[in-house]
Amino acid sequence: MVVLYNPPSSAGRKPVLPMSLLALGAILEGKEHYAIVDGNLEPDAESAIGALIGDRGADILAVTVMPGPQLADATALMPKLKQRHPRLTVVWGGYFPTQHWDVCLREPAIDFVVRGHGERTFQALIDHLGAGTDPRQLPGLAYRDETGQPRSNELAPIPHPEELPDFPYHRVAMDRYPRPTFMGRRTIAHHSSYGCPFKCNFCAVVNMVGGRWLAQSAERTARVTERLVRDWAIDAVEFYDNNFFVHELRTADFAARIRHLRIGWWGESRIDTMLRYSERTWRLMRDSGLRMVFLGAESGSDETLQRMNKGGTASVAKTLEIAAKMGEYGIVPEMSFVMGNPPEPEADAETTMRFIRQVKAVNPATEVILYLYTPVPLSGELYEQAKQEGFAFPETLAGWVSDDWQEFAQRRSAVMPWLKDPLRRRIREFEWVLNARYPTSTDLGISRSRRRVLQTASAWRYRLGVYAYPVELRALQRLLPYRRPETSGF
Ligand code: B12
Repeated sequence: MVVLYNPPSSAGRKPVLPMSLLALGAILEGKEHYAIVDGNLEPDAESAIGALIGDRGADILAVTVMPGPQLADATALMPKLKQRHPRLTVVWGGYFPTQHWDVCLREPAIDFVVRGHGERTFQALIDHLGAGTDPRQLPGLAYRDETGQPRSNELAPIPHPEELPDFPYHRVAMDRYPRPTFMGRRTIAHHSSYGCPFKCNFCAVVNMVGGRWLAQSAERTARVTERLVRDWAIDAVEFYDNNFFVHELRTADFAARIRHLRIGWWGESRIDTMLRYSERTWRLMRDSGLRMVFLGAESGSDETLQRMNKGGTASVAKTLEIAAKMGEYGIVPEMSFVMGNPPEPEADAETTMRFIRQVKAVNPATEVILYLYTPVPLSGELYEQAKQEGFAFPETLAGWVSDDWQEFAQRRSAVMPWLKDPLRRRIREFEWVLNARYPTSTDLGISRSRRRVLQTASAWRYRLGVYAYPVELRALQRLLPYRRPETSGF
């Protein structure tokens, strides 16, 4: 029997459907006995997993791991479970193990790592373990060789989502996941494609898919959406695809097919891609309930966009253009920016802060999410520059779960050689003033009066560009706390 474990990841908010594990469950359905344990819902995951091993004879524990809190939980739990159940086979997968498989396999409690989109590799691994044969030839598998050294095979071909079965929703407590958001009373997550055709060199997705993009058809995606609405009274959907809007025809077809459902929806896209869309597609998206789109705007400098290998026809002019366009259609642009990029992080940050003011002038409803440049192990100008400045990833899990590297994983790090104070403080101060001047529209908890208090208190600072020591705004935001999308999702 297989236990699929989702370590806790959603501190302080309602959890997101564990789609990584639903995708694995979908291919095990009808073939293997398995159970999904979501650490976000299970108060004592250690005992719950222990019971499945002890009482139900589970012999494989498969864990999905993102960098950050999930990694910390999983790193602490594995040795404890392995000590109690030495015959248990532990398999890790997901974004962190895919990129840092060697670090994971230096931990004796972890037996295998499945890298990339691992449905096929995982099924084949289970077959080998069941038959007692050697799985170490499998594409996408990382393992320890005879000398105990971590080794990895090439990534396996990405399974096409259109050929994969639907998520087995009956395997999770579906009614524990719908949550209220600015889009609806019962919002749920879905994922309808793998990858992204672009290779921005700060993005971990490139390490997962290498610029490939494979999607379920508009018909299939609409059918699943309709089922969520019908069976769980869902009134809003977050499509967490890394890039939902790659093909205009698919987007337009999907929008036309779900219009009658009267739901709100959100997804992630590229600016240059959507700017090529026809007015008809924009009307279809608006009329189908598209409320907000997450856009990687990244920077206020075309030079930095190039250094990021943003590719396509990305430009700061286009970022302003889409802010205006989305204003016309009443669809909120949610723009993320990556601040403090080497080699001149100060100048880079100032340029982007000035640019964000321009964006807000064009469309004040624009949601702004600030990240600090956080290297991923991906060759490119930024990572090479970072290494020259003395940056290196931890070599052990113990290193990765330290406070500094937990901050790093959540893109708010103080350990990066090129991002020291006063620059780091300056970016944070700008963020305090910006978030008070323009409180997010995604937090339902902010009343009109609280919003006005924050805006009034910050108006002079924002107008004059005085961000230093915003002690009064920090006090106010502590007094009137609200959730920020970049830390807890909306
Ligand atoms: C939903 C989501 C969340 C949810 C939590 C989801 C959960 N598991 O509970 C929330 C919003 C809480 C969240 C938080 C964070 N997230 Co997040 N998240 C995502 C998102 C958007 C979707 C994940 C998903 O379900 N995908 C759909 C499934 C089907 O795909 P998948 O996860 O890749 O799974 C496949 C493979 O990876 C593999 N696989 C995955 N797990 C396993 C396990 C085994 C055993 C096997 C065999 C295979 C396998 O097979 C699966 C099927 O093909 C991804 C980006 C993306 N679109 O995937 C970012 C993403 C994973 N998150 C990311 C980050 C950085 C974070 C945060 C650190 C952000 C922050 N600033 O705090 C926090 C960390 C929270 C934590 N560690 O606890 C980054 C990771 C980047 C990196 N360097 O590795 C991503 C890639 C976003 C990005 N584009 O940068 N996240």
